[in-house]
Amino acid sequence: MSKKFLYVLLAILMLASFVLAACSASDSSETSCAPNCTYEEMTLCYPQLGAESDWRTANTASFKETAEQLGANLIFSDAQQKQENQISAIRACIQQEVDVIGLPPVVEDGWDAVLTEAKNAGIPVIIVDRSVSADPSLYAAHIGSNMVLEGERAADEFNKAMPDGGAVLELSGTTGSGAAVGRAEGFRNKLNDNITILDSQTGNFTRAEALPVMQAFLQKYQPGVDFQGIFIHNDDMGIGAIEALKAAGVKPGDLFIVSVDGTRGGFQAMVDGWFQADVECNPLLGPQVYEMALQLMNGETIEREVLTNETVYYPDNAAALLPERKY
Ligand code: GYE
Repeated sequence: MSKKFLYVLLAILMLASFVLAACSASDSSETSCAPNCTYEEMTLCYPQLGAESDWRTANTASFKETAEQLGANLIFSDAQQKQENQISAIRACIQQEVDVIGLPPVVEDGWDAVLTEAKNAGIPVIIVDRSVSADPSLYAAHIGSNMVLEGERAADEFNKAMPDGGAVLELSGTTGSGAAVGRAEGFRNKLNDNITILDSQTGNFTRAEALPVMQAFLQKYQPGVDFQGIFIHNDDMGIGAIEALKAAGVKPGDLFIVSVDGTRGGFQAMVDGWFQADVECNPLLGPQVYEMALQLMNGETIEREVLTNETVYYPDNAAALLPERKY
């Protein structure tokens, strides 16, 4: 073998190894670890919808704690209950080439454009908590509660408590949100014909907004005469409503009140005699979402609709359960 030939061979080998190295470097984008990706390699984007309730606070904490425990990366933001803020946060995450997006949508409609952008960028989206109306081909899966069932469970309580019928008020959640739409629908599905919904107004899932709504109700309708019960879409609004009821001289137990979530505040309202039932809605979704995100990164097949297993809580054991409540 001539020296010249050896030099040429060496040059070719060097070039080849160079090209190979360059290829594998450009390959090390988000999914190059599949099918063996680990949590340490994951960046999950969670554009939280807001901080409107204790449920939401617990949901945020669940994502932050889970990321910490798993050693995964979390890009968190708070959209302050504004869809446009959630959309900008998603776009920023697409720019940053995150691995997976978890989206708790403030409302159901209006996600098609940004979900299409994520899909085109190859970033799977898990819809978390509330649902979207977008075509299911635009997202990977939904993990959350069955809001319709929650509304049905609330209706069951009124049906049991008011066998001879009556009238109830509804303090509903954020207009157009999957949680409010589902709960309202389930409630109407199951409520007996002899119970009428006298009025329904939104308190946007917050204490601050529920208070004046309840005050306005009390100006218009006489408790115990015009209505006997109230269905309230979450505990925070319930706590706001209680303030208004107290100020109007209503006593615990005068009205039949059913709320949703099962937060510590809701349990306290049962202990104090204000709520007669609290329909559970579990916010601790972090572990499930991270687990599914890893499966998506690794190209595994996932369940498209994962509904949380929930129950109804009652005053009889509320005091005993309250110290164990995680949120
Ligand atoms: O019930 C309420 C929160 O989407 C299930 O949002 C969630 C709801 C929850 O503000 O407290």
